[in-house]
Amino acid sequence: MHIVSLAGGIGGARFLRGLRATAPDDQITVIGNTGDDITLFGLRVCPDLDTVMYTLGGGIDEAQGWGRAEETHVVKEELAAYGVEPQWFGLGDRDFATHIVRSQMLEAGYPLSQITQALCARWQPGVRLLPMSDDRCETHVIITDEHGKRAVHFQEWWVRLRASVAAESFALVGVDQAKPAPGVLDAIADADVVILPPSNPVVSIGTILQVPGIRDALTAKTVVGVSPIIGGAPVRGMADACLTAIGVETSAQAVLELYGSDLIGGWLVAPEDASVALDGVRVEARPLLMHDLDATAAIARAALDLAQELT
Ligand code: GDP
Ligand code: FO1
Ligand code: CA
Ligand code: CA
Repeated sequence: MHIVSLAGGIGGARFLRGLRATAPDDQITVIGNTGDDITLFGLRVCPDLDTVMYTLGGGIDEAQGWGRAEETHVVKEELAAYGVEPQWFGLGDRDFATHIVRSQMLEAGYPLSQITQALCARWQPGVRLLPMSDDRCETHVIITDEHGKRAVHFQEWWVRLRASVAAESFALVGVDQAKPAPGVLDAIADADVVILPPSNPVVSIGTILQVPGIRDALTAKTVVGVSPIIGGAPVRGMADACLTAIGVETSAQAVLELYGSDLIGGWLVAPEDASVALDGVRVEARPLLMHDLDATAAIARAALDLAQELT
């Protein structure tokens, strides 16, 4: 069987670990979010691709959920000693190597999809990891603060401001000209089932769905989603601040409606959200906390079983 999954960072990566465990003999293609990507100190950083790659490859800082295990921060301290900005983004020494390799290959003319494949040759994530697009396409956030109304990069809003300033809207800069990366539309066309993991519905999944051609390709398939919202709150992170910005309530019901019944055929919610319903969608209530690999594999298995019932 060929399973295609979209993915953001931590929520997507943890889910994929469970999916790989419950479907070890199936082919899994992951379409990763690159809207979080940022250029810092002349280096291209792809947080969500790296979170998936390190998590599945066994190199992630488990407690933090992003960045490398056993990380040190000598380069960051040395940059700060020069007074170089930004100092609010914590790139570790081991992680820096990934960004150096990526940036060197971009400079040499390789597309991000081939670079990601090259990086994965080391990490062996056990899935085929594709960026949503090879074209640069970054999420910016419109805010109003003491400097007036302005756009800041998503990472500045998320990491420096901790989403404390209300987002008025999101702008995915470059998306109109962006094309799905090579292999993305073919993978979707070839998929037996498509899974939307419990990733951020706005700035992870919502971003991937905005790449021209991807959403349309998905609506032709059996798509099962896992709610990232349980009992009216995100399990971790600040997805509520993102949903509020686009005028969507923070609930499993509202996220399902945001995705729409043209896209979603099956929707997994937590037991406390068992009343969620939408015409044309099969909703099932299951424990959705990914507290360990077994629990996560059970969620992924429930998603695959639901997809099976829909086909
Ligand atoms: P990010 O890019 O690192 O923010 O990660 P993702 O976009 O992939 O996932 C973030 C989302 O994962 C958040 O909205 C969380 O609510 C959700 N999430 C995290 N852990 C869990 C969990 O154990 N269960 C469920 N259902 N959702 C989770
Ligand atoms: N998140 C933070 O909250 N603070 C950081 O300093 C930070 C650094 C960082 C470096 C590399 C990387 O791959 C991820 C990093 N993240 C950091 C996580 C990341 O910025 C966000 O959680 C995601 O982009 C949001 O989806
Ligand atoms: Ca992300
Ligand atoms: Ca459909």
